[in-house]
Amino acid sequence: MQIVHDVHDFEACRSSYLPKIPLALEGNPEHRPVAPPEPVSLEASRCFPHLGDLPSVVFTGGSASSRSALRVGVILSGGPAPGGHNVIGGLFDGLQRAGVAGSLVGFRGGVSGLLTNDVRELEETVVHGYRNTGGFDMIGTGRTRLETEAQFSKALEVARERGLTGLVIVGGDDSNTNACALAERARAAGSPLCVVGVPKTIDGDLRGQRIETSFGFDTACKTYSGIIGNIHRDAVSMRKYWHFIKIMGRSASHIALECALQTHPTLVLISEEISRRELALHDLVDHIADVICYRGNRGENFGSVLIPEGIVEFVPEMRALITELNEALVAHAGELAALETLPHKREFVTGCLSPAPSGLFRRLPREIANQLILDRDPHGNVQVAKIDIQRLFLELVENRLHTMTQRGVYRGTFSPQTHYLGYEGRCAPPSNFDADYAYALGLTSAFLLRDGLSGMMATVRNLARPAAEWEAGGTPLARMMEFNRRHGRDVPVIRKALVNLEGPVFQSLQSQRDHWSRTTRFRYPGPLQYFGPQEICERTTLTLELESRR
Ligand code: FBP
Repeated sequence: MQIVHDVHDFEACRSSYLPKIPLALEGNPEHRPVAPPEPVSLEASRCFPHLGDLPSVVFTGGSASSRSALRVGVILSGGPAPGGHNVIGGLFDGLQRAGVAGSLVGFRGGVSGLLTNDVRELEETVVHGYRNTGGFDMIGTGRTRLETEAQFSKALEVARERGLTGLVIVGGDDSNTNACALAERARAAGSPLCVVGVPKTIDGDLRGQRIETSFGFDTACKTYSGIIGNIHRDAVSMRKYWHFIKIMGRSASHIALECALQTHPTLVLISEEISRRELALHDLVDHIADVICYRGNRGENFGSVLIPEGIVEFVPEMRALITELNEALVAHAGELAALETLPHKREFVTGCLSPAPSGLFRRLPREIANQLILDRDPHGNVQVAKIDIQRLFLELVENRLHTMTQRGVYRGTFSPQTHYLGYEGRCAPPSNFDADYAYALGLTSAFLLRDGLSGMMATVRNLARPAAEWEAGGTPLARMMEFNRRHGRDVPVIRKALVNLEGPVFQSLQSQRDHWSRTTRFRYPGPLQYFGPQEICERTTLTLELESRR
């Protein structure tokens, strides 16, 4: 079915925004290796013999010459992140500058579009219509991964049929791991295809030595912080509600941490801290209830609790339960499918669990137990976005407060509200930062392909500085790999970067959070601003600012 797009005045105005371009990416820049090259691990050079010894590169202004003919494909992979369309805009413009206009195609629906050879020709009119817009709807996205040998062969076959010399994969840790594997296979097969990865995810967990942040994180955090600020204003106006707010972020708590620093909630849970301190569910519930009690007994019956959605897999007893559930669901898939009702399925699964997980599973609210057994993504992972973890905490806290009231410890009133901040943030129109950063990543990808630098992640650094001073280049994906033992062999993976509890961002939270709990210190950032004063529109995240001061 055709989707009709009625353009809003905001979009019309925003489409003419011109992303700021780093000086290093002006003209047709030349690349130079970063010396000395970082050491490559033995496993990486074994696994990627054709890519392992590549150095990182940076671009410096100049007038490099183009390769004769470039035909490039682009894939958007995984969850949307604000700025995806600007990556394509930058890529398109970069190819034009390299003298290869009109040679870009987008594979529809993510990697599956590559496997089924389903493309959209990306001409100027198409690309222009999406500049500075959120979402991935220009070509769509998907969560299919390149996994089997047959899929890799098919991908190379489609690239050959289309005459592609370049492929840009815009994605998170998994997609970039696959980009590296495809680049290696292309080289090994003597294919002219160069593959470049671009760091995308609102979760902010794709970062490393040469990657300061992924695009999308800035916009998502600012969007959520604006909404949390509004909730705070309501809380302090009505003085009668406790708000339990779940925030997107599949695994790491970077988004919750950034939003906390922006908005000063009464409480924020950080998954990585919970895991490190091995806090049990009841420890967290007791802590929340104690703060509610402290404030309630002083007449302050309101507050906010930020809960990262990935928390379910970091609370040790929940993690143990999920691990056993995952195994049971695979081992007994047939028997479970034959059971018709949810209570029967729950009962059956409970019988497969060892004593502690089974006890916890029985104590969980029914809806949460149902969500834990039903919802798995195509790769067998729990879909944390679908688990109402905020309700779980609310119910457990409510029970605890009830007991405290009976014992005469708690004399306040508890009236809760729940919220989930997820999808409204990951497709917002990109902030100025993300519009600029994503565009620069697109330009960088074009120049990496122009220079035949395959197996690279496009990188743009010095991001806390003005855009003109950003450094652009590429870092070999193979150097970012760690090796995990799976099914008896070492498998390369780009590890998710979790919150560093010793780092300046978490430490900043630590130094302030007690004040936020005992006294009300809410901040109201207001909505993400696209037009207006520089100190509002050009400001990046506190995460980036604090980390860049190191
Ligand atoms: P990516 O890692 O692919 O960028 O996606 C992140 C994310 O937005 C998570 O924050 C969230 O848990 C998940 O996607 C939701 O996925 P789905 O689109 O399948 O609901």
